[in-house]
Amino acid sequence: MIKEKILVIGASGQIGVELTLALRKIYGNANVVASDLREENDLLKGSGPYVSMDVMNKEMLHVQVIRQNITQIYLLAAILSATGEKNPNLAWSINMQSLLNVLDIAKEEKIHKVYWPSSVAVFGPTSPKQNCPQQTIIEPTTVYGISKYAGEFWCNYYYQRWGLDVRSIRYPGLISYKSAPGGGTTDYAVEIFHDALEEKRYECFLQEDTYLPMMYMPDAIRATIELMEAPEEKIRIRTAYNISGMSFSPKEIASEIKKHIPAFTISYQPDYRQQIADSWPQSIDDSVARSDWGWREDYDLERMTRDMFENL
Ligand code: NAD
Ligand code: AKB
Repeated sequence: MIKEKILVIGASGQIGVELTLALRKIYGNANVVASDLREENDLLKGSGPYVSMDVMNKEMLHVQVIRQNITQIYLLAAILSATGEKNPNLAWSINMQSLLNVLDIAKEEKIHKVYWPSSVAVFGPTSPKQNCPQQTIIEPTTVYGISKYAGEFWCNYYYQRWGLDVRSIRYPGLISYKSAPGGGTTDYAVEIFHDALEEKRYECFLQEDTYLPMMYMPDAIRATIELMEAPEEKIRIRTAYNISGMSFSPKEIASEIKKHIPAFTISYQPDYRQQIADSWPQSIDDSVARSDWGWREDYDLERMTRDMFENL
């Protein structure tokens, strides 16, 4: 059996912190190297190795992969949808070049598995709004969505051409309590919990009836690990898998929060992120992930809300 040594790039982000901690539980602290542009991370401190590194610096990345005897790479560094619309060139450059750097080095160094997340942001206004299928019309209108869609095809290309085992999931908006989200359109669904606790009110940047696909972080972490641990022959999709957790609108999550904080109120002040949200599907069909590698979510809106308040 190969002794795995994992490099997580973007480990200080919303997903990175929790994924690093989960991988350390499975593979051992010393065998999961966290890395990020940020100098350090309080939540990861003391739990294993941490390297401050820019993934855009290919030489430095290559050196780390060789020096640390890396066998698997999880690439989580990216610019998300809302930040991406403010600086499209930067988003395109970071999202694409980070992936190409990792894929190239992985191919050269015989890394045997790479994980890179895509997003429901690959879908655009012409995709079906309800139960958006795995394969459908995909015409993204944000730079983030374009970069994710192009990235999916690069992953597929490296698999088809060089047999590199790259796996990917189109995450919905992720809700978590450990690490703050980093500039996405779905971030409101995290902010709302903090403001509810601190101020008993929240001003939402999306309209009350904006339904979006969402998922609680424990489900997303489990999905990632289950996908990566699935036998190779079960992975039929080499672009990225749709997965689904729940769908709700700001009005619905607000009324769920009210069950825990009766004085809570919400108001709506839509901004440029409304247009991004309107371009995405409201719900996702994940039947292919279910049948290929047995995906199933654990959390709905009610259970997630309870758990968020228990932990915050
Ligand atoms: P995040 O913004 O919270 O974290 C990204 C991390 O990458 C940050 O810690 C940042 O410092 C780091 N980073 C940025 N540029 C870097 C560079 N040049 N070199 C090294 N590190 C760099 O993002 P996240 O929410 O954790 O998302 C992780 C991945 O999952 C991204 O690819 C994102 O597109 C995808 N995704 C996230 C969500 C979500 O709701 N969080 C949904 C769909 C897809
Ligand atoms: C974002 O809103 O940009 C992310 C995503 C759905 O990819 N949360």
